[in-house]
Amino acid sequence: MSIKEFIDLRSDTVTLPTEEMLEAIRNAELGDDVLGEDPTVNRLEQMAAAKLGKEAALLVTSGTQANLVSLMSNTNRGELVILESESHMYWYEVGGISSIAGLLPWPVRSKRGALDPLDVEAAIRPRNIHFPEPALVCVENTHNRHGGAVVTPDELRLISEAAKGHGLRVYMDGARIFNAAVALKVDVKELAKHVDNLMFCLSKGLSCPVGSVVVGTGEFIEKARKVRKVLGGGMRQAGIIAASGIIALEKMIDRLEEDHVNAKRLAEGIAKVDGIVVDLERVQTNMVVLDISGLGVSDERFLSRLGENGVLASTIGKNKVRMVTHRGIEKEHVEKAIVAVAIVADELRRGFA
Ligand code: TLP
Repeated sequence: MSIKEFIDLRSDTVTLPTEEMLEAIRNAELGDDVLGEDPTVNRLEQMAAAKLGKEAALLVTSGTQANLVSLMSNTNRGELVILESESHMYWYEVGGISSIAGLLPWPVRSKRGALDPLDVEAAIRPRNIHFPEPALVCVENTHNRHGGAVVTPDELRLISEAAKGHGLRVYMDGARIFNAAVALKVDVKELAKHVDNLMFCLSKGLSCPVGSVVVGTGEFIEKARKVRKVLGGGMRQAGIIAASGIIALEKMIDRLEEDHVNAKRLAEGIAKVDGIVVDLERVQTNMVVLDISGLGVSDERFLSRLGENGVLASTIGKNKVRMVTHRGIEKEHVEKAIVAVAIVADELRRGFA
């Protein structure tokens, strides 16, 4: 079976560029972006800054690079960074926060992805000879390991007030910030205005092949541009990446709603399967988390049987399977995926598979 024949729910990162993006890439006006001369990159960066309500923006290669560049541009080595204990920066970025940025990550637990401002305050240590300087609070929106949970403008405001009260900056890993804005039916600026700077990814639900964008004040972005260079992220004719990003910002945001509707459908269908639990209230955007403890098998076993039935998903921890909807996953795929999950669960429960 070729990968194209599977119903691929592993991530929205698997989306392929649209025909219009490929056309835009083909026709993009290009220049050397390290010299600031790629008109397509410049246009994307201006559009992104305007859309998020910030002064300036910077195109980078990936979400991971965006987070690292932003960490390094917001802090000095040896400082302390408060982040959510399930956050992508803490879990999935190979520890770059310590090994490259030289920072001390201070994880704080949350119930549903949004840090409790009181916990943020409690984590901010007094300035004292024994302690690293606290510098930054990070939030993630939508929150990946909390199943695509949205952090609301009010929650962001309170977190930000707690941080600012102690002179700390606030940064948002907004890899899927447009999913949050669409789910909450708010202008994305309402989310961005509570943080000093943030990033969003072009290469997830927005369907671009490559790229993320860091957004913030002009001064911050100037620093970030230099940090990107030191990390080897200075790109030359990067307009071929930016061209698809422009299409994404113009045309791909509103359709995220379809992914959310499909995630709900998927969740409701799977919730009826014996042995699997889905917390429907937690399905707010394009992710569904399945608790498969009732099946009595490992995630690997479940995922491999599911794969044999034509559906790909991923594990995010023991007995926890993640499914992500995205462009290319239609209602009919959702229905087929529900049937596949039901068949596999039934076989596994009865010990046949
Ligand atoms: N997340 C990926 C995997 O790395 C887990 C996924 O499939 O969801 N922030 C958040 C919140 C993310 O979810 C991701 C990617 C990143 C940053 C990193 O982006 P990339 O993969 O472009 O480096």
